[in-house]
This record gives sequence, structure tokens and C-alpha cells, in this order.
Amino acid sequence: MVHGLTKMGPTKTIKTLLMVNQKDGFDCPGCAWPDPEHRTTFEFCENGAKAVADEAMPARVNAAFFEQHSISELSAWPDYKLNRAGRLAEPMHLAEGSNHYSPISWSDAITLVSDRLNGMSSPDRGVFYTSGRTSNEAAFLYQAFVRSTGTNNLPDCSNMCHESSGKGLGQTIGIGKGTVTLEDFNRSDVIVVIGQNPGTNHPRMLTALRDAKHNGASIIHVNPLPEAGLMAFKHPQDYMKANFRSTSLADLHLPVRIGGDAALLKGLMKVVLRNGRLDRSFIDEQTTGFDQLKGNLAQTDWDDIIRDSGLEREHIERAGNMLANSTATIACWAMGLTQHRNGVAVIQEVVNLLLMGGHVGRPGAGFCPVRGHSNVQGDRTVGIWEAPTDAFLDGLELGLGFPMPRHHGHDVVRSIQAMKDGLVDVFFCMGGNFISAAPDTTTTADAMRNVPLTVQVSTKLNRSHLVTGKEALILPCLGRTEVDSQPSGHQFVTVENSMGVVHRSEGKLKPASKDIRSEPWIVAELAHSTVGDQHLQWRHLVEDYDRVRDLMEGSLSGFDDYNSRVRQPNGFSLPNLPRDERRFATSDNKAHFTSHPLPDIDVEEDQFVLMTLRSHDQYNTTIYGLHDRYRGIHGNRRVLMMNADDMVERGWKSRTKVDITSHFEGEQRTARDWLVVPYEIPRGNLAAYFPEANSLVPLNSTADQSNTPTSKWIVVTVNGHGESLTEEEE
Ligand SMILES: Nc1nc2c(c(=O)[nH]1)N[C@H]1C(S)=C(S)[C@@H](COP(=O)(O)OP(=O)(O)OC[C@H]3O[C@@H](n4cnc5c(=O)[nH]c(N)nc54)[C@H](O)[C@@H]3O)O[C@H]1N2
Ligand SMILES: Nc1nc2c(c(=O)[nH]1)N[C@H]1C(S)=C(S)[C@@H](COP(=O)(O)OP(=O)(O)OC[C@H]3O[C@@H](n4cnc5c(=O)[nH]c(N)nc54)[C@H](O)[C@@H]3O)O[C@H]1N2
Ligand SMILES: [Mo]
Repeated sequence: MVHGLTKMGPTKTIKTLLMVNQKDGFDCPGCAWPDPEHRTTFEFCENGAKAVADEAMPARVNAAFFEQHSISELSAWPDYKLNRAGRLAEPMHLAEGSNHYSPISWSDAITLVSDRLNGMSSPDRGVFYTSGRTSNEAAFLYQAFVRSTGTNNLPDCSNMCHESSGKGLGQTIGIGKGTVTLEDFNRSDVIVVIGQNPGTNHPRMLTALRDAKHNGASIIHVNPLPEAGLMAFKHPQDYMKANFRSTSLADLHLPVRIGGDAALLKGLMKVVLRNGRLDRSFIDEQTTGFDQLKGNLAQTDWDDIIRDSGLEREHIERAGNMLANSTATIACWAMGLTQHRNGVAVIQEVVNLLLMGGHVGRPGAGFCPVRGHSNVQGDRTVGIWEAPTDAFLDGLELGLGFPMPRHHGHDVVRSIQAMKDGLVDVFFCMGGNFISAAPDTTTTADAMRNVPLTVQVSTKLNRSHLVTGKEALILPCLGRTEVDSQPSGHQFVTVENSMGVVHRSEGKLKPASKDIRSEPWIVAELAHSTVGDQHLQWRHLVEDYDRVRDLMEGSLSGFDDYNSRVRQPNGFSLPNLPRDERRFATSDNKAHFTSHPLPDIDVEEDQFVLMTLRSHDQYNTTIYGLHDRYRGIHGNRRVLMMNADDMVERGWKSRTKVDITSHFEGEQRTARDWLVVPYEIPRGNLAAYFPEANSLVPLNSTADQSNTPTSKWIVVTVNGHGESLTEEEE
């Protein structure tokens, strides 16, 4: 309520929050956790309320705002102040060399972009980013437009997020998505939550975990940090029943060292092999690679497992035995696994662990990569994909009726390299905050400044509006919460949650300004003006989003009867072979065990490993405030969490000022003036907040295969500014 009241006022707060995640309301723009079939009146969490209130703020960022505030002045504002300025209210243009944005009409803005696109010497000089809030309809039209220009340059936030999950699962079980439903949580014996902080980032998942525990499941939490949501949980709705007790959701917390998960997982598998129920018939009939894996595990030494994981053998044995005795195991994970050099391989170790017991395609068991952005999974499903398969493009050709470019495009990291090398003329962003989300802030900023025209379709002011190409545009759009009115009437859009359920979302609030437009409308205007109507009647399509959905039905698999099935109260589930039929669409129709060597996670004596993470008061690069309540850190985000013993060893007290330097292939990057705080984190490990620490993430430090920046594995040294502990303090 507080978040709503301060940003929206009382009436709008009540009206808005009661529509979140309701069947006829809008999908929460926060995370991608699914909604239960039977919904309560309050189907949102604290952080969802923040996300909704933040979008429903009144519009203030208009021509007058930009006349008053120059780019150089705004650049000195902290992120949370930029966000508080309000909603973007009208299209704005930044001329080359100018220090102020000035207003531009929609038609002039659209013409400017299409002229530039049409003037490029090759379609691959255009790059089109997407952040995961974009609806299925907008994303589908957008990729159709981009491909009609002749390129697959469709990088998206997923490249920095769950790309490793998509790759890791795709290669082994034949689908790059999770295989569980919400109902499976109630039938599970053991739930492993690894490399994820649901208390902050997917709070409604805690409800599912609480219910699973009521039904007898045990929870193993694998995380360098004892994340509060899992260690001491109070269901917010229990307050209404006057039950103030907190319970520990996790039955076992394994404080693994950063990057030590592969070692731990091998240890767990050794225990399961020794003591466990293996699903022999499943292994024999439906998998390959089991014998090699057994050989690989036999050669893996317990000493290495214990050293790399940083855990005691006894704890690994205990967790291993819980898994060995489980008849239904679910594994959930997020960025703690994906944003590592071995992100794909470590996810495949999770796959190995579950396949051994046949924990896929049966009730209460399976894989649950928990997605971030509310429609990031849907965006990929409908074509936001820089490396589409030929089969996928064949489907699009059939449905859309024009030839698709077949050569793969740039992902996020390659886009930055291309911009840096002067190979990009237009960089177009459908949402997001590229400059702050991307790694290696300084390099990315130089890359952006090297582009002749950058365009941001956005709801709120952010740093990507200030660090731009030579010329820049802001195209303000409607958010999830708002009425989207087109010539045929009010429209709804569709989204896909983390468990493959596609459902409706319909905004009900009055748009923040009369001069903002829907994402599908913006795409249609741009396409109409750039490529014309010889293939698709773009403007006709967006008069009624049913027409877009009909086009999707003809182009994508799993979308039969789209318009009618998505009107069912709970939407519908996309087909998922491993989940529905225990079948695997791999090259040999089997699930694959894979054998990977242990990654080398040694660093030099004076070096630390730094992970970057989210506080409880931010949504990615949107900073709501300076508090991280569950971690007890208040009033400052430029903090470095360090083990107290590591601090004492250096003679540092709490709030000692330090500089951090990252080291990668002989390059160094330094970020100055951080305050060290003691924290319960393994020795040799550090944590700092994203996006403040992004300047330390080397552009070329990426995961094998998925090319995801290693935001959770940054090798650093830390230098104090001279103050140290007195003897008494020590
Ligand atoms: N309120 C809120 N909700 C959000 C977001 C937000 O910013 N705010 N962001 C959304 C998005 S896009 C995403 S992708 C998700 C992100 O959700 P999470 O992945 O939960 O987010 P992170 O803060 O990146 O946290 C990663 C967790 O991994 C742990 N970790 C780091 N390194 C390792 C490791 O080597 N091994 C293990 N086992 N654990 C490790 C960290 O301690 C931390 O608890 O949340 C989504 N939901
Ligand atoms: N170091 C480090 N870097 C990371 C991460 C990390 O853990 N550590 N996490 C990575 C991950 S998982 C992700 S997903 C990315 C996130 O990268 P992005 O998705 O690019 O970043 P966001 O902060 O989610 O984008 C916020 C902006 O989106 C715009 N916006 C909000 N809603 C809408 C909408 O409905 N439509 C449109 N058009 N615009 C909208 C607003 O203007 C807002 O300022 O960051 C990645 N970067
Ligand atoms: Mo994400």
C-alpha cells in the first residue's frame, strides 16, 4: 500500500492493485512466476506492487522537463532520481551535438527512423534489442518487421539472463524451457533452489514453496548467501490471520562458494549413484551418455569437490541422501547458475542429477528455470531470437509469406562489439535500459556513442536516454497497466509465464499521456513507413490485435486456435514434450547425460571472486530506493559485501573505503569508492549490486556457448584507502 500511495494516491492504488494478475486484469509487469488457477484478491507481492506503482506514476517527463534539464545535468542524477521523474509523456529528439532533447511529432520520428534504415548499406547495420516486458503481439510484429528488412539482429535481455538455461536444456532434453507446472510443487518430495533469490526476485514463489512444504516436500537451498526469504519466511497474507511467526522454508542451506556448484553437483551425484534409486528403465531406454557420466564421476575426487564447493563432505552427503531417497525432485534456478563461464555446463549437471532418478515428465518432478522479465519467455517463443533454427524460420515464411534472412544475427555482446567497430547505423531498443544492463559500462557507452542513431521505446526515463548515439529518439509507450485503445476498441495482449502458460493481459488505467502509443502501433507505423505493405498490411493488423494473433497462429507451432484458447480464463499451455509425454526432441529422441570436466575456479592469492546481484529495492536497472531490507543494508548501494575474516585480515572495519579492480586476460577495470560491509559470505567471495558494478564486468568474459556475460564471476582485487581497524575494533 505504501508503494502505491506514495506514487499513485489512494483511489488509483486500490483500483490498480486489485487488477494485478486477475483473470480479467493485467499481468504483473514484475517477474514471470505463474499465477495459480484459483486466485486470491491479492495476487501480487511487495515487489510487484512496486513495479505496478512505478509504472502508474503520473507523466512528467515532457518537453518542459527536457527544456529545464540538460543531458549533462541529468547525467549527474542517480538512477533512482531519474526513475522518479515520472512517465515519459511525448516523443523527443536529441539532435547531433545538442545538450537538450526537443519535442518531435510521431510522424517525423517514424520517418527519421525509416529513412535511416532505408539508407543503410546493408540490413545488418541495423540492430534491434528487446527487453522482456514486450507482449507476444508486439514482439511478433517487431521480429516480422526486423526480418522483413533482411536481418536477424534481434539481441534481447535473455542473452544476459537465461540464455544458458535455453542452451543447456535444449541440448539435453530437446526444449529450452522448464518442464514443471505450478501443481507439480504440491507433489514434490525435494525441491532444490540453486543460484536464486526468490524472496526478493520471485516472492510469489515462496507461496508455492510454503504449500509444497505443507505437503511434505523438503527444500535444499544452494547459495553463497543465506538469502532471507528462504531462511526466515512470513507469508504476507498470514499477517491477516494474525500469525506472525516466521518459518524457515529451507531444510538445508548449502553455502557453496561462487562458481562451486559444478563440484557440489558432482558430489551429490556420487551420493545418489551410491545410495539412490536410479530410474534404470528410463536410463536404459530413454537416455544416452550415462556410462560416460559414471566414469566422469568416478574420476572426480572428493577432495576436489570439497575444495571447489567450499562445503563439508557431511553436508553434501546429507543433501545427496535427501535426493537419493526422493521419488519426485524439482530443481529451480536463476542467475546464480546462468551468469557463469560454465553456465551451460553447470545447468547440464543439474540435468544429469535429475535424469538419474528419472525426475522429468512425471508428477512433482522436473526442471524449473525461473525466468526474470514477465514476458521474456514469450518473446523468444514468438521470434525474438538472433539465432533462429531453420525450422523456426520455415514456419515464419509459411505464415508471413516472405523470405526470411537465414544468417544469424548479433546477440547482446556481439552487438556491442559491432557498435564499437562502427558497423551499426541504427540501434533500436524495444524497452529496457541497455547501457545499464549491459556489461562493461565504459566500453558499452563508447559503443553507443559511436552509432549515428539510437532509438529507445520506453515508459520511464533511464540512463540509456542520456548515453546515446550521435542522434537519439525517445518514443514513449503504454505500459501493461494502461488501456490500449485501437480502432476496433480496447485491446488485450498475451504473455507467456515461466511455465509455458499463455494468457491475456489487459490494462485498465487511463494512459499516462495522450501522446504515448502502444508498442504494436509503433512497430506497425515503423514497418509501414520502412518496408511498405507489399507483404503485410501493418496498419490494418494493429487495428485489431486478433488479426496479429491470427497471423501468429499461422506462423508458430503450438498456437492453434490462438484467439479462442487465449480467451479461456486461465489461457492455455504451450506443448512441452518432456513434460507432457516424457519425450525428447533431440537428434536421437533421447535425453542426454553429459560429462563435463570440473571448471577451474582457482584465483590468485590476493584475488577475490565478485558476484553482482539485485537488492530488494530495485527492478533490474530501475532503482526504487536505497534499501536492501532482507540483507540489512540501508542507505547506500555502493557497498561491497565481504566476509568479516577477510576484512580483519586486511585490517578493514565496516565502511572502509575501497577501490575494486577486475582482471581479465591482462586487462584491468577499476571502480572507485565502495564501502566494505561485513556479510555472511564465503571467504574469498564478494557481492555488489547490479548495475553499479557493471563497469567491472569485462565485455569478453562470457559463458561458453550462451555468450552470457559472467555477471556472477568477476575476478577482482580490492584496495583500501588507508583507514584500518584499531586494536580494540579488531
Ligand atoms: N523485485 C525484483 N524482481 C525481479 C528482478 C528484480 O530486479 N527485482 N529481476 C527479474 C529478472 S530479469 C531476473 S533474471 C530474476 C533474477 O533473479 P535471481 O537470479 O534470483 O537474481 P540475482 O539477484 O541476480 O540473484 C542471484 C542469486 O544467485 C546467488 N548466486 C550468485 N552466484 C552464485 C553461484 O555461483 N552459485 C549459487 N548457487 N548461487 C549464486 C546470489 O547469492 C543470489 O542469491 O528476477 C526477476 N525478478
Ligand atoms: N552485472 C549484471 N548485469 C546484469 C544482470 C546481473 O545480474 N548483473 N542481469 C541481467 C538480466 S538477468 C537482465 S534481464 C538484464 C535486464 O536488462 P533490461 O531489460 O534492458 O533492463 P530493465 O532494467 O529491465 O529495463 C528497464 C526499462 O525498461 C523500460 N520499460 C519498462 N516497462 C516497459 C514496457 O512495458 N515497454 C517498454 N517499451 N519499455 C518498458 C523502462 O523505460 C525502464 O527504464 O540485465 C542484465 N544485466
Ligand atoms: Mo533477467
